[in-house]
Amino acid sequence: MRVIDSHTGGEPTRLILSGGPDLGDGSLADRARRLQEEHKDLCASVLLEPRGHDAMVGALLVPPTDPECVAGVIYFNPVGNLGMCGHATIGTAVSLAHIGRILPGTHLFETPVGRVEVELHDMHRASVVNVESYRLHKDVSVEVPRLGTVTGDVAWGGNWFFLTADTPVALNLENVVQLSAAAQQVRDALATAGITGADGAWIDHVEFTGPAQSAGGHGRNFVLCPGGAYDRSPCGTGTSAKLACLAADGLLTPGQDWRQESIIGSTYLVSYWAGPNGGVIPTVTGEAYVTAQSELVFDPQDPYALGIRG
Ligand code: PYC
Repeated sequence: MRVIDSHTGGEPTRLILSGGPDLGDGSLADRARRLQEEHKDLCASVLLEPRGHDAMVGALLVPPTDPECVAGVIYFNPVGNLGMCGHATIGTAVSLAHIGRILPGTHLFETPVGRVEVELHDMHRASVVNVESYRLHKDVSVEVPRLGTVTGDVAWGGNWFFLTADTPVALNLENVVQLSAAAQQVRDALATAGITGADGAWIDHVEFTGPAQSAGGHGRNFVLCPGGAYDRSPCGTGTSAKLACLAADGLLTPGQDWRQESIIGSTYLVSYWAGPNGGVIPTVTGEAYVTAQSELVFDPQDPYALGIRG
């Protein structure tokens, strides 16, 4: 399996160029479902130790159904599929440019949740025009053991998020263990209380939000990802969900810039335009760097060929 590794604002992406499973044809959503149902071990074996680590996100290149798209991409984390992934889209574009498959300019990628446009500005910097994002519920309260009542918004940014301004400790890197534990408790409490995204979808990301810590920043976040790792980047889909909430509250106007900081201090510059269905169309700009080009080996005699799982 040939892969290129990159990071976007510190968050790693492993792009599978070849050697991935044959998912047949059909829509990207169908093929993503097949990846999840028929190739369950792939996510963990590609991303987890000993080949990777739990913060890694995978991006599987597949032929697009839409002839206008330069590629189809299915995103996954160690425990399953992601709908869209902002950092991995920037990482994929920069990785494809690194091997000469695309040039700076505008490219369309097909994802399981819709088409996204990528403007590759140079060999590192790209802007992603994400799928339409929206807030589903405002000020939802949930009782969380040891934390008490936590209130937040449920929003879609290509994945489902619960965004809250209640943060148990300051949004600093030295607090990631407490932040991760608290976010897991919030996520579990949401599931127990039956609070979901549209159509009963699991809210698999929890985003604590707070004030920026750098000059020129507008907000900082901590994002818990489905497998339990935290996003090192400001989370493209999470920031899209945040934009949808800011727009719905009248706190950010179309075209106005918002600089989002991650828990490690990396940043995205984002803005939005009104979407056709009442939500927002976010543009997320960030930088990615290639860290490795390699071939993954899966030796059938290796007791940990399928990854070390908890
Ligand atoms: O950038 O959208 C994102 C993302 C989702 C999970 C990890 N990163």
